[in-house]
Amino acid sequence: MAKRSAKRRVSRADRVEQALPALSLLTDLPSFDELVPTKEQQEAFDGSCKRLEREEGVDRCELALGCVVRLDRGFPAVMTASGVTRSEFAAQLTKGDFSRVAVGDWVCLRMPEGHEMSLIQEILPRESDIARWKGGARGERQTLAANVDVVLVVQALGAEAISCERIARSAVVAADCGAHVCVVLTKADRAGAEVLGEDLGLIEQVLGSDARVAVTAAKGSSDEHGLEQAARAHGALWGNEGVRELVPHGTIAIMLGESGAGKSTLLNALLGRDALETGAVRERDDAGRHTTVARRMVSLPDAGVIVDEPGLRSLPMVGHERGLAQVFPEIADAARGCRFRDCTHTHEPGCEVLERFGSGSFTPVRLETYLALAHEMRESAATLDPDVVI
Ligand SMILES: Nc1nc2c(ncn2[C@@H]2O[C@H](COP(=O)(O)OP(=O)(O)OP(=O)(O)O)[C@@H](O)[C@H]2O)c(=O)[nH]1
Ligand SMILES: [Mg+2]
Ligand SMILES: [Zn+2]
Repeated sequence: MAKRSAKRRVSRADRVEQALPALSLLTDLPSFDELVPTKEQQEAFDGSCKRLEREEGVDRCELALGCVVRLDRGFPAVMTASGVTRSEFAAQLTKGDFSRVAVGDWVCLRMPEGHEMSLIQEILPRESDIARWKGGARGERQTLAANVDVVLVVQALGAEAISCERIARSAVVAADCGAHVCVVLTKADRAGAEVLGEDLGLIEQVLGSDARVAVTAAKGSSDEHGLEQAARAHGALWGNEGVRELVPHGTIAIMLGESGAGKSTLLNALLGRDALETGAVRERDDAGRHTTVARRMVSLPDAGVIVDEPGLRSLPMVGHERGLAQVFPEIADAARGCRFRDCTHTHEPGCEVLERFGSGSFTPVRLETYLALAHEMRESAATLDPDVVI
């Protein structure tokens, strides 16, 4: 017994902290000025300070407003007016519950004198969040990032046609979370001008002609000029400049895409150097190996801020009815005119959706995509525990 207690006990937190990158190595973070809290968040911070002063006797000088700019193994790095600090949760915020804070969250931070780590006293109300459902029947909602303005749906091009359903799925989740949706098609060098033109045509059909799309190619192609022309002919933006246009200065965006889609490669190209780790894809199925593990904000020269995330394994359709109606407004509008409330728009009499489709109001691929996502949402609503559906 005595022998055991003599051994120095190293807590999990200590071990994890030792494995984290040193603060001095955290590069390309946005400056505090690039991160602007809403009026409500600023007021919530002021309220938080007053309460901590009054109820816990905390010295106001120790408190600061901060934004979570990076999560390494769940440990937040927070940017304040006086620089970046590594933080942990104050005791009342259930220590160790790392899943509660997301990149982009504004927090009330306490920086006690002489302490290396700052303490997150409170997570301030989010203006919006990008969240997905994960897990099975008793799933949980996972916040990918908070307070972002734009979602970049990143999809790799290839010799075969892109998956419209996957793009529409991300667009629905993003719209449901109140973000603007843009599409970034990477690896145009693998597609060729003809396939690129067809893919852009499909996206236009599924997301409408207003959808903003940028096309990039990180690797050189003998037909670069042809690719650019094909992109522009379909109203898409081209190259790094195009992506910068989607994320102008003052905007915070997040990239959603599968592992191997080329998210980190694109960020490196925008930064002009290899700041982020990238990984090869499997030849068999083009799948990535989940190279990115940290969630981090990257400040782009001459543009806004982009959050790099690990690739998503799944993006299930759970409770995103509002998002679906935003991405497919005219179909959702028609569905309100169907005779049966639970119409599946496949065979029912009095189906207004099929009626309008018959008269050419929407394209087959748009209807098909809508039906696939609506079907999945109905199924998940029927199987999920009603207590966890929000
Ligand atoms: N041919 C070609 N390959 C690319 C392009 N962009 C990325 N790749 C390759 O695709 C692979 C995956 O790229 P990453 O940037 O690591 O992908 P990621 O989306 O960040 O993946 P995770 O971090 O795992 O989510 C790497 O081998 C890249 O070299 C491109 O434009 N053209
Ligand atoms: Mg990556
Ligand atoms: Zn119907």
